[in-house]
Amino acid sequence: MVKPRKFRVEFRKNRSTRCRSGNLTRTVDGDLEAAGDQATSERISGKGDLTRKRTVTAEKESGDHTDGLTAESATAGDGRGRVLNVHGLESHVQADDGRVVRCTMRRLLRTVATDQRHPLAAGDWVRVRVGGDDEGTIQAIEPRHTSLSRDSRGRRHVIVANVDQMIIVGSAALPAVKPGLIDRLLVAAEAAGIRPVICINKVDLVAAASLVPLAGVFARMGYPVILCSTVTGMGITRLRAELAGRVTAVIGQSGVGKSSLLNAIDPELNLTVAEVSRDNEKGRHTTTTARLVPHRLGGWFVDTPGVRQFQPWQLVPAEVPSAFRDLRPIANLCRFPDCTHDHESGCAVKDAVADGLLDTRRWESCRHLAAGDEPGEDEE
Ligand SMILES: Nc1nc2c(ncn2[C@@H]2O[C@H](COP(=O)(O)OP(=O)(O)OP(=O)(O)O)[C@@H](O)[C@H]2O)c(=O)[nH]1
Ligand SMILES: [Mg+2]
Ligand SMILES: [Zn+2]
Repeated sequence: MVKPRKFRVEFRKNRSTRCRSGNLTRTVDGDLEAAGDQATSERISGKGDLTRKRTVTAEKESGDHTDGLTAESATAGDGRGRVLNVHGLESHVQADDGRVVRCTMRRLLRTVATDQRHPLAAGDWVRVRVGGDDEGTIQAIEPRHTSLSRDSRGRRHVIVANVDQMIIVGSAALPAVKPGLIDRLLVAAEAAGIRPVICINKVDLVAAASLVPLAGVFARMGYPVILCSTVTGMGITRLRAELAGRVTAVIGQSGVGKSSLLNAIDPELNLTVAEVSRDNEKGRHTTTTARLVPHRLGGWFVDTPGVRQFQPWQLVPAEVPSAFRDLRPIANLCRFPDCTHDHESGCAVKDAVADGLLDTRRWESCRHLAAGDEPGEDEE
């Protein structure tokens, strides 16, 4: 572990005295994320900045200071715990002794300036001071070994922290599979060092053969691809094997059956599921917050709310091709080292597409992501 060192941290700007008569932040009472978004639009005087710093000790040398803040007042009496879910300013933490404690965060953690939409995420390991009535205060957040993050209007939204793998769920029909969304989630998994498993659910609704081309593209890259159905039970045994002993996030569009799959694996979980809307064939966003649940195979699931579209956090355009496993080795053969695989001559990637060696859709996905394009029709 890195030796703790001291550094100065900045606080969120909304900690200064209100210098406008407007009452923006109060309209979002209690919702930390919304309050954070509002605060960026408030102007403050330069002088006040001097007082908005504080020295703290942390295990991390650089980067985001809340990612690993062991504030000076975390004492030996504080226990370790794991964040199960986060609701605005409140969270549920499972303490070392198994007790689930309702927690608030100590003020320092709430107010340190950060690029994160919320300093805490489901899956975080924390130091917690437990009071009476199973209530406590989070004193410090341990450094994350992985985090799955998306861009949320210019801020980092950590969907889940410290997972070993993620199951990217799509459905064969109702709603139709969105390969572009799977590509984006794969890029985020590669960037975060989280093992992805691709799962196409609701196979009972289509002829399985129709899924072979899509499944083949991902399988050829070496990703595990599981075709499954909670109706027929297909693929569930294989999913169980992938889950044993690991911390697994389950992520995908609303209505694809993420919660249903988890219930099929462990019926005791009894997670809420809801029918897909008949009008637009979209899910109803039944699961609303990421939630860690222990399962009987000796690991944890993280059921997450459906994603409509997904923009990976801080994607460097030149690094996008390296997150595409199929494109990566071919890109090394391009004539220009900074080839964007778009208009250049001597582009090995374009040649591979023309020769049928690389999937056209994957190539397009890569170019869209590198160009910073918003998710297209296919991914909404
Ligand atoms: N035909 C069929 N329907 C399924 C299957 N799995 C789930 N469903 C149905 O799909 C609908 C949505 O399932 P959920 O588990 O709520 O979906 P979810 O992905 O958790 O959705 P959100 O929580 O909104 O993100 C429910 O009506 C399920 O019964 C399947 O394998 N086949
Ligand atoms: Mg759900
Ligand atoms: Zn190229």
